[in-house]
Amino acid sequence: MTVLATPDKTGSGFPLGFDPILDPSPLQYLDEHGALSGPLRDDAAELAPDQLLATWRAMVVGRRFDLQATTMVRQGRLAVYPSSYGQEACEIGAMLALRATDWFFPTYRDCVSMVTRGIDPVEALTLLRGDWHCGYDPQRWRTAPQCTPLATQAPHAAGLALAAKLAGDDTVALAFCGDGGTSEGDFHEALNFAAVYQAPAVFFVQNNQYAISVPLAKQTHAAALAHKAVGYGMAGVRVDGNDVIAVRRVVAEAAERARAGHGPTLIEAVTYRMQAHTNADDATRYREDSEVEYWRSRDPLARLETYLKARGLLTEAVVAEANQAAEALADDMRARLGEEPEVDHRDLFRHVYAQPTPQLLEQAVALQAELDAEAEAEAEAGAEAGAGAGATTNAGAGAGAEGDPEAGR
Ligand SMILES: Cc1ncc(C[n+]2csc(CCOP(=O)(O)OP(=O)(O)O)c2C)c(N)n1
Ligand SMILES: [Mg+2]
Repeated sequence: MTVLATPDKTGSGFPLGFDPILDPSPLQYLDEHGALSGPLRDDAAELAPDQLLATWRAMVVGRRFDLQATTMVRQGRLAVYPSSYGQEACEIGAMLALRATDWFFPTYRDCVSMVTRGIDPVEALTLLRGDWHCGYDPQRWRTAPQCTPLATQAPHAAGLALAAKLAGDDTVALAFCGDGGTSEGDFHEALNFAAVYQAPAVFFVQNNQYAISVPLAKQTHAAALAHKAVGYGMAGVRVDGNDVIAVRRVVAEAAERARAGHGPTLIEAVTYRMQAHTNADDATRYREDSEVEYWRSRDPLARLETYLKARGLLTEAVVAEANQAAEALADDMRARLGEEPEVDHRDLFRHVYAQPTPQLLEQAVALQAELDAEAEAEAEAGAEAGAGAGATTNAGAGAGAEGDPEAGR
């Protein structure tokens, strides 16, 4: 079969180039044993110790956040939690490659990324707590509300990127997406649009091998999701999604390409969803433990740790400080997510339209009437039970018949 390479029409001279995208072997700095590997090994000089340690620390904190959220969903403090345990190299590496002025378009699985951007952990979990608002200020954090409808964030990112280009600022929009999301029309429309208009967008696919129970083989017949870039005429690259250094590097380069006017990039990060899809899913029904074990041996955090230890960077003090920060974050999540949220039913109707529609106002009145009627019925039931407390003749009046003056309160 003839293999076509994407021509470097721009002659941009970026070091990775992203040209040989039909070679499906992912770019790597660190192999699964934490040793420098692959074509990037000679760039080791770029890996400044403070950057490496900051990346590792963010991964330690991110993983602790994920574990705590998983625990809190079991305690009923969150409605649902899609874990990104094992996907930290993507969640964190990509964020650390962005500028604070760039925009991020996350999915439901990307709370760890949001926390890495600086969003308060409790605010980051607002949606998954069952609220109808996203919980944080998207403008402040340059992070769009998390999208649950698959791939809908991709056209949002393409649109924002084009707007930034037209406005002449150097903002880049980065959209995350799952492997399953790449089968959605929105994904294709977004990539096509971004390529046609050379919008400064980066589409980052976390190929974690599953869309709930649907394995990648049922999602695509392509050798690599990154190959789809060819069809849109954009740069494409496949990266080891469990190698945080490679992810960070690839996203940084894609962002710089976008900023320099060279258009969008499709990144496929090859990783694995270690946990079930959410707490509502039983992954043992559709995959073997041996497969999970294989990926456990490619854990992104352990891999970086091996490398950092070999370089003598992971001192006891560094480890203690990171663990302390991670535990403090978990304590804070326990305390604040443990509090009952104050819910105001009128919030249902707020922020829907600047000028509420007549239908919305009607529904608000109807809901209020229903709640008033419920409250009235409860009050009446309470009064009756209270009256029953004094009655000695009606033995069937429940607790009141026992002569308990508190009955019905
Ligand atoms: C448009 C749309 N169709 C179906 C769903 C139901 N759904 C929720 S998550 C999911 C799987 C998504 O898999 P993937 O894109 O690989 O992301 P992952 O969950 O693995 O991060 C599906 C089908 C949805 N949320 N939106
Ligand atoms: Mg997936």
